[in-house]
Parts: sequence; structure tokens; C-alpha cells
Amino acid sequence: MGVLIKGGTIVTADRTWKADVLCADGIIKQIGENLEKPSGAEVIDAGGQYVMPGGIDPHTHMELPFMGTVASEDFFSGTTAGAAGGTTMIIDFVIPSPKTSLISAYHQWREWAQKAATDYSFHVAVTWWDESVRKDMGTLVEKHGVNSFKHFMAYKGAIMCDDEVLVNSFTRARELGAIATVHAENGELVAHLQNQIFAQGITGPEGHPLSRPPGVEGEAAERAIRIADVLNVPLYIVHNSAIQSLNAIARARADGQRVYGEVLAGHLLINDSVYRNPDFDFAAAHVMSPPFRDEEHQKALWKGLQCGTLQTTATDHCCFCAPQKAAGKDDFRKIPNGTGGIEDRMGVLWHHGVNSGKLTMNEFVAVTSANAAKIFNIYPQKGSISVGADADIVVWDPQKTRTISAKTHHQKVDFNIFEGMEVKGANTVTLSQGKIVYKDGEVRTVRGAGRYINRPPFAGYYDALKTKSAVEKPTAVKRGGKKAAA
Ligand code: DUC
Ligand code: ZN
Ligand code: ZN
Repeated sequence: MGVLIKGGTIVTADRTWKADVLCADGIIKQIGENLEKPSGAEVIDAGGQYVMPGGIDPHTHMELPFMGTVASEDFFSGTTAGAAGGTTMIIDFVIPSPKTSLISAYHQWREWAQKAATDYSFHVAVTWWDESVRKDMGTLVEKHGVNSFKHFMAYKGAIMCDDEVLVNSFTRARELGAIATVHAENGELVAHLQNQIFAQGITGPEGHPLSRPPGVEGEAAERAIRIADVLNVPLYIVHNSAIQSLNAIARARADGQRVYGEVLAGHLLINDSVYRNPDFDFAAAHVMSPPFRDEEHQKALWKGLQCGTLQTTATDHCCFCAPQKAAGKDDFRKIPNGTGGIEDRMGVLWHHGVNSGKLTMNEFVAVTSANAAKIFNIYPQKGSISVGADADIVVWDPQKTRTISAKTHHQKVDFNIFEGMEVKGANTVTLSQGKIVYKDGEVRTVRGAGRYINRPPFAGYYDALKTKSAVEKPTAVKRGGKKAAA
């Protein structure tokens, strides 16, 4: 059995070369020229095509209970849509409500994710603090393969962390060898601006970006970076959309701090004019946080990705259909925040990144899979084409064109933020664990075939962090005895 991918050009984050790839038992068994077809193996003709690691989307929210509703995309439909577009792994978020146990929330999400068609893992959000949270973080790292903890600095009165929670949780993450991650928006400022703008009579979706200006994001990013620096913990900032947060990351990295930045395909390609569209359904369909920004920010984000200030691309895939968005018909503050994109991230990044010359093919692999695998400590099991790696692979035809549309996508949502966009370059085949899950327009995913992927803590990586004697080895000043002469 198995699958032999013949005649393609392998593209990884490091190199490009012509070779065949033999997949069996879920992994890559052999890479080489003119490999023999084992009996019973299926052959994929990859002539004229690229063979790359399947995409990893490190930021999704399948079937998330949020803002009084539940995201429409579930773990099966969402991972299937991902597979159709070349993404073979997601890292989703366990988000416990304040005062609920992290461990029970983790088990709840594991149960929901049983139906996933491709592999997945979980970041766990810390939304409150007490001794049980401290203990549960330890259990999650030591027993459940979690190495990243998320902190929402926005969503006041719901899941927002104040500085006390950030400090406690970052400190604990440091002890455990885990990485802290943040949604960087100052939730206090957002709440203040939302109320002010609403009181001024702006009730529609155009109020959404006005209540979340770039400075709100910059402040939170800067604060999270400073806290992480003092506590000496690595930090990953999700969905950077603004020059302010980008610059904060660039400064911290130039200063030697381990700070990583993610950008969403949507923030690179969609601008804030969508919120001023007179059609409520259209404008509301784009309500997500942080909001889409103007072109100046988009250009800076592309440059951030090109120069390495930002290392990963994601989607924040969190789908709500028009009837759900209508909850905020008369009040933009009540529109469920979230947009989709898992199916199209690879295609739009290839088209607007590689075809435009902004990214090399190897950089494309870095920002769509390899870097996420490295940052979240699952490389080279994921994000690589190497013997022994999981056989999560896309066969990519650089000549294939398609037009993105909600009418044809596999995502369980009635809107596509990239509607009408023509892209050149697409997967013809997707393999997950060595099995064909998508081929030439036909989806072959299997409900429940996805596995939970453990992510170990970062022991060696932490050893390399600079030590901060002021925090780690304080020395008391000796006093008493004879007074020194004045
Ligand atoms: N932003 C969104 O738009 N949706 C889900 C959560 C988030 O941070
Ligand atoms: Zn977020
Ligand atoms: Zn999110």
C-alpha cells in the first residue's frame, strides 16, 4: 500500500530539489530519484508541480462558543475545508470561561475535536487566575502535550486578562517551559471607545474599526512584550494587523528578545473600506478583531513578513453566518467577531506572495508551515518533507487557476472574505498522514481520522534564554553592624 509521489519538485523552507516521495504508515518513508513503486501503492504524477509540506494554520476557532452563539464551522467541516485548500493541521484554542477549570475545558475541546479529519493541537487560554489554574497549567504541559497558553487582552467582562493574570500566567509558563501568546488589544480602551461611538449614534459595523484603532493594538502589544521581557518568557503575538504592533515586535527582536509575530491572510489582503459598505450583511461579515486596516498597514505587514519580523501566517478561522451576525443589526458591539479563511490561506498567499515576487517558494513554506512547526515545537514531524516526518503533503500546481467563492468553497459559512479573487497556483492533491484527502476537486476526508498532536515543552530552548539576575537570583543587601563614616 502507500502513495508514491513521482516526478515532482520538492520545496521546503530550506531547499528545492527534484525527487520522488514514498509515503506509507502515515509517514514519509523514502525520498529519492526514480523510486520503485511498491506493489499496491497509488502513484501520483507530480510532473511540473511542487511537493510541499501541508499548511499548518496555527490560529483557528472551530465550533467556538462566543458572543452568545457558536461558530458555524465544526472540527470536521473546518479541517475538511482546510484539506481542500492544502492545510493539513490546525492549532485551535481551548477557551475556558472565567472560573471554569482549564482541564475540564481542555477535555471538552478534545471531545469536540474527535471529528477532525486532519491532525490538530490546542493552545489553552488563561482567562482567570487562582491556584487551580496554576496547577492545571502544569498538568496540561506535563500530561497533555500543551506548550502554549493564550491571553486575551481584549473582550472586557468576558475572557479578558488584566495585568495580574498576565503576570501570574507568564511566570507559570516560564517555569513550565511553555510559550505565552496574546491577542493584543487594550480591552479597557476598546470598551470605552465602543460606548463613546455608540453614544454618538454610530450603531452600524463602521463603528467596529473606529472602536479598535491601531493604537489600541500597539499599546497591548508593547505591554505584553515588556511584561514578557521582565519575566523572561518567549512571547507569540497573534494576528498582528497594525504598524504599531509590528514595530513593537521589531524593536523587541532587535533587542534580542524572543518575540514572534503572526499575520492573518485577511489582514494582508482586505482593507477597512469593507466596514463602510452600505449593505449590513456584507459589512458585518467582515467584523473580526482586530479589524481590517488601511493600505498603509497592509503594506507594512507584507514587509514584516518579508523581513522576518512576522514568522507565521494564519486565518483566525472563526465563522458566523448572516443570521448570527444579525445579532448586532442595531448595535455593532453585538456582532459576533470572526471571519473564515482556512480553505484559501495557502492559495491567496501563493498568488499574492510568490507570484508577485514578495516571497520565494521556500519562504512561502516557512510562513505557511515550517515556522509554526518550529515555534510550537513539532518540527520536523510537521512542516518538513523529510524521512520520518508525518506525510502531510500538498502537490501544488503553479499553473492552476481558480476564483474563490462562497458558492464553491467547502467552509461551513455563507460568506467568503476573498469572494471573487482570482488566484493562480493551487493544490491538486492533499495528503494527510499519507492518505489522499483531496484530489482534483474531490474531497476524500474521513470524519475522525485526525489525531491530537502533542507539543512538548521547550527545555533546551529555554536554557538559551538570557538570564535576568534581577529576577532570578536576587541578592539581599547586608545591613547592620557599624555605620560607615559619613
Ligand atoms: N477575534 C475574532 O475576530 N474572533 C474570535 C476571537 C478573536 O480574537
Ligand atoms: Zn484574537
Ligand atoms: Zn482568534
